[in-house]
Parts: sequence; structure tokens; C-alpha cells
Amino acid sequence: MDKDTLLDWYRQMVLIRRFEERSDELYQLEGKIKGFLHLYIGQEAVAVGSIAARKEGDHIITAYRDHGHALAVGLSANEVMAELMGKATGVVGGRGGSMHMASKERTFWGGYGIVGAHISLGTGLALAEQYKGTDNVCLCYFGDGATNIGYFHESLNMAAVWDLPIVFICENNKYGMGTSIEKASAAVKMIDKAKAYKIPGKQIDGMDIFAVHEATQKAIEACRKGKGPQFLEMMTYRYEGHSIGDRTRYRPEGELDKWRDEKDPIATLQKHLLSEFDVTEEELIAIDEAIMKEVDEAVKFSDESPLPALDTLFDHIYPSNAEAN
Ligand SMILES: Cc1ncc(C[n+]2csc(CCOP(=O)(O)OP(=O)(O)O)c2C)c(N)n1
Ligand SMILES: [Mg+2]
Repeated sequence: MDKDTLLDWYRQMVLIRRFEERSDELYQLEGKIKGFLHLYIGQEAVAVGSIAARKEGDHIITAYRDHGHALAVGLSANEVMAELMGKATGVVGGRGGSMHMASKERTFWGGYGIVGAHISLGTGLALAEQYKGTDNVCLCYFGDGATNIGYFHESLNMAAVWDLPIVFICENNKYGMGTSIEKASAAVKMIDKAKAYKIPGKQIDGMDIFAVHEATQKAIEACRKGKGPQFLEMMTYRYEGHSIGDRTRYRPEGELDKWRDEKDPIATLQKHLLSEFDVTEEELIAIDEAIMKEVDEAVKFSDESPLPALDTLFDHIYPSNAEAN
């Protein structure tokens, strides 16, 4: 890996973290973000490292914890923040909010709130590419909790039967909504579920951006060679609760500190940059400062942006509904 690539990964991970810390304040202290807000803090290496392995045309689809993926596919802090604030300049015009970031141009399809349902949409995207005879693949992200849902099993089965070009990326952060894996899942290793459908699976250290990137690259390559679906279980940790308001009382004391102190993906890459490359502390500080500015500007941009106009209320919905109204 060259220095510029690693600095770019570092920049992306810091952007996601600062962006979300600011979003948390805007939600809890300023009331400028409403609805749900699921933070990705702690898991940054998964989105950044894996999305860096895709080429143009490959699809990305994920669940409601989607701000990190949105920024990693290259959407600007301005348009993602404006979306969080429900403004017309947001990535989907202020209509989706936190859980529904998406961008057709970047083949990034969202952002879904129904746990597990988008896994079938990702499988459909892969089927479409196979049908058209392209070498595009789909990277489909979901949580450990989503593997208990029927859609997950039906999708894995079909993907395996039809050898679809899809990389199933399970972001295993040990918990669903207030419930640990052990309490909700009979199989505690997610790769065992993939094995049931004869899909090759690997457990990866999801806090290590190098491991994430390499594993995703290999999985994508296998898909492009027609070897069918691949499964990666990224072992990771979310530092915040499931969504704002979750005080995470179900976690053992000290668990968060341990992950944060020993495994933090940003600190780990930082150390690597300082020890293995001729990167200085000053350079990293300058990146951090530039990002703080970028986030502040995104908030200003969103504050100053208009809400969607009332006469666009029925845009983008089925004509029959619009007529009915
Ligand atoms: C079909 C469905 N059931 C339940 C919920 C409520 N719910 C939202 S997130 C969640 C837990 C999902 O956990 P996981 O897949 O591990 O993802 P994480 O939140 O840890 O990223 C639940 C039960 C929902 N949104 N949809
Ligand atoms: Mg989870």
C-alpha cells in the first residue's frame, strides 16, 4: 500500500468519526436532526477498507447504519449532513434522512430500516449483473442480528444455487438491538450460517483496515471469476448504542474501553503511518483540522439549505397516490 492511499483511508475514517460525533450533538443537544440516528463509530475500517476494494459499477447496499458507507462511496459531508437535517440539498432531497442515504450515480442503493430485507435486494442486484453478463459484483452489508431473519437465509440460498456475484459482508459488532448474539442466535459464528449454504466464509478482524481490504479484494476477485457468492464476517464493535437513547446497559463493564483502547481502527492506522511511513504527527493533525473544518462547513451548509418545497410533496411517489391526493 502506498502512503497516499493510506492517508486517504485515514482521512475517510476520521471524517466518518468526526461527522458522526457532530451528528450526535446535532441530534441530542440542538434538535436539528430528528427521527432515528444509528451511529457507525468504531466500525469505520469495515466500510472504508472494503469499499476501497470495489471498482466503478460494483454495487453497495447496506442497512440503516449507513452514514459511514455513504461517505466512503464518496458522497460529500455537505449532502449527507443536509440529508440528516431533512434539507432539499440532501443526498435524496431531504426525504430519506439517516436511514435512507442512496446515490444512483455511485451505485450505492442505501440505507434500509427493515432488518435483513435489503439482503434480498442486494441478491437481486447481483442477479441482474449476472443476467447482463457484466463482471460487476454487489457488496451487501448487514449486521449479526440480521442473520436471524428469513430474508438472509433465502438470499444466501438463492445466491449459492445461482452462483451470484455477491459478497455478503456481515458486520459482527456482537449485539443487535439491546441483545447479544448469544441470546438471539443459535449459531454464534456467522460464517457457520454461510457454510450451511456452501458459501465460502472467512472471519476477519474488522478493526484492521488492511485485513478488511485484503479479504474484500480476494472475495471480489472470486466473484468476478464466477466462483459465486462469498461471505466475510467482519469482527467489529460499535462504540455507541444501537441508536440514540440506547444507554448500552446490556454490555459488560469495561468491554467498550477494551475495544477502544486496544483495537481502535483509526489509532491503529495512525500508529502504522507514523512507524512505517515518513508521516509526521503534524501531517496527521493537519488532516484532522481540515476534517473538523469540513464538518463545520457541512453543518453551516445544511443550516442554510431550504427544507423541501411543499409543492414537491408528491414528487417521486407513484402517480396513482399523487392523483388520489
Ligand atoms: C424486521 C425488523 N425487525 C426488527 C427491527 C428493529 N430492529 C432495528 S435494528 C435491530 C437489530 C439489528 O442488529 P444487527 O443486525 O446486529 O445490526 P446493528 O444494529 O448491530 O448494526 C432490530 C431488532 C426492524 N427494524 N426490522
Ligand atoms: Mg449487530
